[in-house]
Amino acid sequence: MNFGKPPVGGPGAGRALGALCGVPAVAAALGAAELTAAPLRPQAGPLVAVGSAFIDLAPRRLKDAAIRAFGADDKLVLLIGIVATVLAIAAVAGLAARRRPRLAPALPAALGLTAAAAALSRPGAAPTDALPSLVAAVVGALALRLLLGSLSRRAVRPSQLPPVPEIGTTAPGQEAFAPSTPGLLEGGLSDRRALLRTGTATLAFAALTGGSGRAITAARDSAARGTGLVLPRPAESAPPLPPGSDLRIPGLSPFTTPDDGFYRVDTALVIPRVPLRDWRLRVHGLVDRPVELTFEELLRRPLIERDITLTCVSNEVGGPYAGTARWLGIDLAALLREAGVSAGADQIMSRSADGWTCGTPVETVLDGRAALLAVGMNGRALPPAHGFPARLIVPGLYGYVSATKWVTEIKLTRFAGERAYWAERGWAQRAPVKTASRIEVPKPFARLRAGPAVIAGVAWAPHRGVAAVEVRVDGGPWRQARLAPSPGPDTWRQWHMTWDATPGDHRLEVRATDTAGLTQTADRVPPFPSGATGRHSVLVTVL
Ligand SMILES: Nc1nc2c(c(=O)[nH]1)N[C@H]1C(S)=C(S)[C@@H](COP(=O)(O)O)O[C@H]1N2
Ligand SMILES: [Mo]
Repeated sequence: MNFGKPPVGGPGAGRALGALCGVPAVAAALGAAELTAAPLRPQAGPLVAVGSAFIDLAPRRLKDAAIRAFGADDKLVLLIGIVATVLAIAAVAGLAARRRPRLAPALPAALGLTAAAAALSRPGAAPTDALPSLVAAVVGALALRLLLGSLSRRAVRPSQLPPVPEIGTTAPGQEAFAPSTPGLLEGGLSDRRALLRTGTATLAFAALTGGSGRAITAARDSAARGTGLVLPRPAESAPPLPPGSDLRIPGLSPFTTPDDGFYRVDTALVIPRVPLRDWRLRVHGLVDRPVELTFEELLRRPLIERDITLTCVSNEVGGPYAGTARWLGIDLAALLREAGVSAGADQIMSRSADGWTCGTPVETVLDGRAALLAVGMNGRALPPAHGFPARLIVPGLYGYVSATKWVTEIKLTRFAGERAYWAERGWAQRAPVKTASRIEVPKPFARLRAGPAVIAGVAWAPHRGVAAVEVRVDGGPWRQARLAPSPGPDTWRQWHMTWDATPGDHRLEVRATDTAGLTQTADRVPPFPSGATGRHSVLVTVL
């Protein structure tokens, strides 16, 4: 039965089939791990554990590049990268095991142990967090042996073969390397059929376990989110936005950023979920009277509402990592005074449910600004991605030194004694937000018609406030833009002006001045280590 082509299932094909075995084996391992992790902690799964460890260990430059290149999708890209790497290793494992069956369990075991170590190394990890990865190692090894066993016995010595098994009735391992179709040993076709059968069964196992794991996690999530949670009315509402603070110019950011348009920056690969009834905030360290609050107790305190602009230190000049929301929360300064901050404490070290830490200057929080332990955003409970059930918000400081999401702990310490997550990685310990402005209308490389054209954007200098915005064209004289009003110094301000556009290519450039009289510098510095400086400009063509 030779039609001129080499017989299907020659040595090369055999190897390829071996490599193919790795894929369903990995799927089965990950599925079983997902199901094991679901009732424990979804973060304990091998993919998330390895991904989170990778994020924490990754050099800053790589992290910066990832945030720049992928923005909010950086985590998705990382997970895809890990899955692709594991699949590649699985293919190699399949190949190697085809030739040396004793090797079959070695690679899954090595992968599983690595993931278990990653899971155990996570902040606040419980010993049981290693379980999903160990289950993955065992299931991966068994599945690989089963799949390889479904192929012909060419790769094994006949003397090693156990009796022909029925899948599902033999003890685990016994079926390995047994030919499933002994009459057709030489046929590559039978190899492929057998692999297809066993592979399909393995993938079905993966889908079933993975799917149920996901379902359990989703059910626990909606319970944790306190679905339908209604927050009390503020004791002190935010002052109404002054008329005209939102210019409603097409293409201009709205004054209040909608939740789903609000930038997200954090190190969490999966959003930490704390069941509301288990949530506690502990205020301790260098204090006279440690305080512990349940969520219910928190909500019984007077709630304050404020419009505050939050920005990320990683924001490049003209970048998107800034947003303004109406935050609702308790007065953070009052909470600290209640605990009684010791004279020696200068740092508020806050910690999230997933172990991220943040160092905030005590004196900033106590200087009278509206620092909040926030539970609400834009009229509702915090969205999970933005810190449910509670986060910190301190006007005027970059998020990494002030805005701990999923906060569970506030410890009064000294800057000299303890470094928070990003400070440990070289970022500044103290980081007030630098004055910034951005042109949003027209868009870069827009083509405009000659005549009057609108130039508009936003500028921020929290907690100092924006006093002026100027624009110039092609390096000409600076002209004052018209500033929209704002509810206070803690938010950005929209601005606009009309430009008589003349045909040709033009460069529009903006700079803001804060109420202290300081104007943005033209010197470009990158975000590391304390925030970017430089002026935003856009190039346009007028026809
Ligand atoms: N738990 C936790 N909180 C965090 C972070 C984080 O990585 N983990 N990142 C901080 C940073 S760098 C910023 S800029 C803000 C962003 O808040 P947002 O995602 O709600 O916009 O959250 C801060 N709070
Ligand atoms: Mo940030």
